[in-house]
Amino acid sequence: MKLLCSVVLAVVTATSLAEVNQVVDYTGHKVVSLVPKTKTQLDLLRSLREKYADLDFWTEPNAVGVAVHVRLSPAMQEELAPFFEITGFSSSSSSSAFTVLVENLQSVIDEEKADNEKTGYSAESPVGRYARLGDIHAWLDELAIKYPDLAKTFIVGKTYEGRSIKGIKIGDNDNSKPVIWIQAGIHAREWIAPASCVYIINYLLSNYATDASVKSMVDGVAWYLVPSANPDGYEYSHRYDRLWRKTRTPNSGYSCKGTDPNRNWDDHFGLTGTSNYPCSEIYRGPYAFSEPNTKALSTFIYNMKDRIKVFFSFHCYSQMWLTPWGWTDSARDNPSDHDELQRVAKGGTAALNTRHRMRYSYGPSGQILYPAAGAEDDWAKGVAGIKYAYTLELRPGPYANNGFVLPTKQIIPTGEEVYSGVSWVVKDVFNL
Ligand code: 0X9
Ligand code: ZN
Repeated sequence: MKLLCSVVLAVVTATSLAEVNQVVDYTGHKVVSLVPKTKTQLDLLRSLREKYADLDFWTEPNAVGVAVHVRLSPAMQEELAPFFEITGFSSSSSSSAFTVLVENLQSVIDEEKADNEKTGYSAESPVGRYARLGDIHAWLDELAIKYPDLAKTFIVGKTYEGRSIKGIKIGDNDNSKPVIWIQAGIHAREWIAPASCVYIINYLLSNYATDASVKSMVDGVAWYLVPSANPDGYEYSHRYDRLWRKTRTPNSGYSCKGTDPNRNWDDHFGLTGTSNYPCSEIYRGPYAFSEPNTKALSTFIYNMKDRIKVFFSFHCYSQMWLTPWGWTDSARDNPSDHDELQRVAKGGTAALNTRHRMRYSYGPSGQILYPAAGAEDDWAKGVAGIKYAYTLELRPGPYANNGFVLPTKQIIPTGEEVYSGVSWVVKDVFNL
């Protein structure tokens, strides 16, 4: 009996200690669009955000008339039905204040998976598909071998779970050349971001020999590109939870894991648009740079800050070209070179638009999106002193139904238009 008890105890302990990740099933989850028609309704949505800190807002309550997309689990649909009824967001109230964008999220995710596999899941190159981290990193290594005079991989550091944060430098060996830094995928579920970074890497290397414009940009500037700035989260989003946003660091005293790595940078840390609740999607972490990935990225960038003139971070969605600052919504706080940042953002969005006619809005993120402090772009400009620091919110647009789950056929067109925008900036800023 005693032996049996010890065996049972040992098994129970081993099971509770082991990491048991389960695939998250989104059957019955809906994505709804809520359009606040009045200031009161806007405030009501904001209070909803406060009250249910772990509710998954795909877009934030920003302004009257601007749709807010929220994912509702079956339990939340039931719980919030009276709230929607009372506050005028009910589907039965004849207004367009409440619309169901996705009836059953799991079927959208299943379709994406099937499409992605058709796209060439086992093909050698990650270009044009939502590739796994290992495939992207292996491809970067292959490129460095294939283009020894043009490309070298580098390791920014390690993540909490021990993965490498890998990047590729494209340019010659002259270490005095100015730098453009591009990082993508700091939010795990925003798969089009790494895919677009992969597109740019491929475009530069495969066209260098034949395209004079590419040659001048690679000869004149050192490109540092990091396709996945949150490898733990990215892998988790592929393996277990398609909608995972954060890192995978444990939070002591809570079963929910992860910190929002775009609230964890040491610039106005902890202010507006962040949460101190570990289960929130916008949890800022216990202190600035608590996350190994943000710590490593910021250290790497800081060490070469004097060379970096342009910083891009790729996210999705809403089709926006965001300029600093994001920590404040007041135009009075605009950086002193605001006009120049807007001029370049305007040129970039116009160039992007010429490719596939997609409209991207541009402006200070705290003013045109929502204030969110402790983000990478504000740190890049405010602390590292990088003049042109931009966040791009890629496809789909703000009214799209499937949000982060962008059909695979849009991967290449998105890469093409982002390349148009980014290359316009490079030519303009570096006088090429
Ligand atoms: O909220 C964010 O971190 C970004 N939007 S997302 O939907 N991809 O999560 C926007 C960040 C903009 N920059 C700053 N707020 N500084
Ligand atoms: Zn994001």
